[in-house]
Amino acid sequence: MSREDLIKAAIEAVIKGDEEAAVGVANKVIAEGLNPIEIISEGFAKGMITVGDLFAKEEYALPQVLLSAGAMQDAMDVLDPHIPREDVKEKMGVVVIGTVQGDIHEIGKRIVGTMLEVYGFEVHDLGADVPIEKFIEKAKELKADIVATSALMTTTMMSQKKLEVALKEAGIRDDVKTMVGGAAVTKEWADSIGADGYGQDVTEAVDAAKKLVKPSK
Ligand code: B12
Repeated sequence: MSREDLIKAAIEAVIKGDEEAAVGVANKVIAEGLNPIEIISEGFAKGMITVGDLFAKEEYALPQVLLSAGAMQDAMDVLDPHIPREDVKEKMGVVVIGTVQGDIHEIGKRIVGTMLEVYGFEVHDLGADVPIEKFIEKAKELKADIVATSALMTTTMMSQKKLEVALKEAGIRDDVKTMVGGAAVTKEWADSIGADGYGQDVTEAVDAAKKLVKPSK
């Protein structure tokens, strides 16, 4: 199967919510020695975006979205160990990342966390539905450079604002940088709550993180 065919198959597997096909594509990607990151961003993630559009148009119901998300996550599980992490001598920084409380969307956050690792960050992924206190506790414990939060719903993005306040109250706001993202989040929102960084997608997320730890680069 050519690279283009595999990308098409990845998109299709996620749209159909076909876990077996998604894992099959992921295994072929490894067997063919292709770059897993490219297939995730050009294939699986693209499929998920289409699923989002279909859901918004009410052509897909929630159970179909769930199947698609499952297919995407299964493919990620296969690909993840094969993603080359840079053997960097100097670590870029420590990142604590998670999806905010009340929000169980974790695919985008996982992709961002993985890519930050690829670029030399030490990433601690707290998962989804993470209470503010947990972010603070981990940031303190790990002396994190960045606390990154994902919010996909207008109802949950408020937690990102609360985190800003909570970090101040905990006396560590000056010690960490904050970065926000997720489908519901905009640059305007990030600025309005005083977050240090924002990324609309994984590429912007990595760029923002790099700038936060090494402002001159
Ligand atoms: C998959 C999905 C689900 C899956 C989640 C599975 C999982 N394990 O993650 C399931 C089926 C469980 C689900 C449930 C629900 N969902 Co839903 N879901 C989606 C969907 C279709 C796709 C999300 C996704 O994975 N996208 C693919 C990834 C790659 O993109 P991404 O997450 O945006 O991440 C990228 C960027 O945002 C950015 N990024 C992400 N995180 C971060 C963090 C940082 C720090 C940075 C810098 C960048 C960054 O980089 C990522 C990679 O490029 C979206 C539609 C959409 N348009 O987003 C709806 C959507 C988010 N869901 C929605 C809703 C309403 C729900 C439910 C409430 C539905 C219900 N009635 O029960 C529940 C919520 C449950 C809860 N409490 O959280 C709404 C939210 C509406 C709103 N604005 O508030 C959306 C927008 C659908 C819609 N159009 O109505 N959902």
